[in-house]
Amino acid sequence: MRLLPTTLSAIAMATPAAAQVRALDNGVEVTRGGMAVRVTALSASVLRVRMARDGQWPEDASWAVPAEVRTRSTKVRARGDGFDTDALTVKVDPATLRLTVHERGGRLVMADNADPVMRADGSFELSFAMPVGERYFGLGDKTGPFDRRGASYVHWNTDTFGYGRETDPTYKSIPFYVTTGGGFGSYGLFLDNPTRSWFDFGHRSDGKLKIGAPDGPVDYYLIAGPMLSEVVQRYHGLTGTAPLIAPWGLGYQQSRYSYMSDTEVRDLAARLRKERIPTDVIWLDIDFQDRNRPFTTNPKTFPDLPRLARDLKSEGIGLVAITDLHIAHAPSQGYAPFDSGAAGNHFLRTAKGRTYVAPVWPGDSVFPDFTREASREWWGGLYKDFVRAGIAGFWNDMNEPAIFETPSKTMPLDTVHRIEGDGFAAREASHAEVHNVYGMQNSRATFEGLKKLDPAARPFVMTRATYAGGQRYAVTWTGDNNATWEHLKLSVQQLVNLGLSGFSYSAADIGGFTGGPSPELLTRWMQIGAFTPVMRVHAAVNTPRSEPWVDGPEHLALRRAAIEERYRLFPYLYAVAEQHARSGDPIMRPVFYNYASSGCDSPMSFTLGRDLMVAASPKPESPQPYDVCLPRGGWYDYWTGRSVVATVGKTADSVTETPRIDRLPVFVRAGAIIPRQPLVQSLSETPKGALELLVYPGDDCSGTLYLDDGKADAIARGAYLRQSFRCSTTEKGLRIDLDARQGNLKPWWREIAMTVHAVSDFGAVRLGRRTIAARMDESADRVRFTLPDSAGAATITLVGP
Ligand code: NBV
Repeated sequence: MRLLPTTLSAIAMATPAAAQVRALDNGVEVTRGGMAVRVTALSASVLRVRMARDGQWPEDASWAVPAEVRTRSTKVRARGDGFDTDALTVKVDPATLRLTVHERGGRLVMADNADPVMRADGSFELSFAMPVGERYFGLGDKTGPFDRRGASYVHWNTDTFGYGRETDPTYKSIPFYVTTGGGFGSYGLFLDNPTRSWFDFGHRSDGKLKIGAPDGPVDYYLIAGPMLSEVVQRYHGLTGTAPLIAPWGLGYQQSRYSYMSDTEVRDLAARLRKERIPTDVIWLDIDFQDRNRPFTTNPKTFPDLPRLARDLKSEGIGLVAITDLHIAHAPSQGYAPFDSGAAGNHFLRTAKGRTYVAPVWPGDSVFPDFTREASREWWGGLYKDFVRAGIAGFWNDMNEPAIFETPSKTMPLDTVHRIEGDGFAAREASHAEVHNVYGMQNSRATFEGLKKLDPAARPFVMTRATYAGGQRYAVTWTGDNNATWEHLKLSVQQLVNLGLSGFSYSAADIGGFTGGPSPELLTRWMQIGAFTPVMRVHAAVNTPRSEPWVDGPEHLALRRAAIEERYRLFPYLYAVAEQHARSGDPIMRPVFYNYASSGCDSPMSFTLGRDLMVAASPKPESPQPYDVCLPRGGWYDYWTGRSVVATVGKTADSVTETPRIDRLPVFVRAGAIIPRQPLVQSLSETPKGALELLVYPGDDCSGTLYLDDGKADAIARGAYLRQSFRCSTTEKGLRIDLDARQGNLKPWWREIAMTVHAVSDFGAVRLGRRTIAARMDESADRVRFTLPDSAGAATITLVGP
């Protein structure tokens, strides 16, 4: 018998069955006909919603949410057809199974606006209300509009070389969106279903937000704010935070497909040093390998990789090497990854039970079974020689997985995987079921392998494809973009949305992968890129070179200055990176992340942490002046240190910028205390001189410093240093407090050089009771002075004349 795709709810209506409402300790379960909805509260603000069809609950398993998190629960108070948590009132209508969530005793957070549909073919569709004014972000680095309203998306990891704004699906699947501007504030929804799901933000039906999937569980999490930052932090609570990046991962990274030989890499390193371009990483793309075979080195062009790695390390430059997942199908050729993989039965099989072989870079290739623990372990072990050779980090590309010579660009959907662990019953699964987690599990295998091989190091893995929660294993980048102004714009939006979706350690190929950037485009992209989380210049084979010097001395000077500024700002950047690893707050944030009421929403403005705001032109290719939206509270110009005289508007202030290639508008929040360090050429170098603290007086005046030894578990071992700073205006003048330091890391500085901005006149600077020498810089309205470093608390006062 063929089942018609009637909905189960329709079937239930035809044979009316009384609904049953069952109160649970941590939620409610409503059964009607063959369908059941269970809503449980993991905490006061996080709900998990699951549905059963034909009385069958889906397997309680997940690649994204660890078991101990999935099963968290909080006691609720039953209430009619639903329950109350401390924050929310939840109702499931027994007649329709529609869910409504309110803030307790207050505004609507989210509501179904149609009955959930579960079809006999296994697909389902849910429909939510889209209040006027509510806006939608997240979904990783998906293209389309910045605010997803009006757009629709499919989650299906796809190699999309040279993609454009209209291309979808692309490399990653992060079925998570966050809202802003709803009556309640912000909420988030994460559909934990890795099949080919889709999200439609009112594209096909105006005012209806629909999500669905062809198969797999109805298993989603509703995360209430009301603040956007609360939603994002709670999403990290579910799917995990990224481990803190090694400091060098925040340095300048020079890449190209490919630097072709040992000599070329050495020349490049020498030139970077000669031109005084601070640099921490050079990337080795596929051509360093022997016949494109992962885990090999071309013996002619890279005769001694360990030596190259050692020599570069002495220059403060690390190597990141590509290790694609496709293993060359090379039986009896002495190619160890194939031989050991075949011996261990680690490769995927076709539906007919043969090893699945398909063409990718090495020619005929085989594919590891990454959803299987034993195969992940075997894969992780393949890194042994490269780790021993001193390779600093690794790159997992092509892991959608990409397959050549097939219109689907990937493997047949009936390719057989084996699943083990993560709550799943050990079983075989089709590629259709696990396609979207394949890249994530590839990067997981890499990360876990590296951790085992060198427990003291923080693995640096960059993955192209991933799924929600993949931030626990790898940083990511936005794939093969283009050298156009449009792509510069797109990249800012992608990085911001990635940051809202768990992936804050992320990069876009600066300069664009395909094509070749104009000198102005490359300069502007480097200037903006210097304020993005991971800064990597990368370009495709057969494109013009894009190293900083390729467009002559003027552009070189501007590009160098941008990179230098990033290095000076490292103490600030690293403190923000550490905050991200701890709380999930993104590094690169939309302006409305911390300034919701400002209404500032230019997709080309973003903040780095809370205190620095980069405001590039919304039309970066145009010389037209543009208005920068500045949240209330006051801002300083980062470059001059002067307070910005802004025009007062309704919800925010504004200032007009006229584009100039030698200026990227960057502003500092009034109330920020920004730590900086003397310029170094590599983050492995010990800075010489004083730690700088730049004080920008204003409300809520504070700042933080975080440094560590760059190794794993630095905090647990006490090998870190954390210090908070505050300032306030008192009757006597300005008071600056340095809190006592935490952690045992010995600082590299002996002195702190302080600059206090927006001071027109002062009488004396006191450290405790002692007066210390200070210099007024009248032309810039600032005072500078130097203090001896001290681990204890200290108070400085700037008293009036
Ligand atoms: O390994 C070569 C490239 C790489 O440079 C790029 O960054 C990846 O996105 N890779 C894709 C494979 C082929 C690209 C045409």
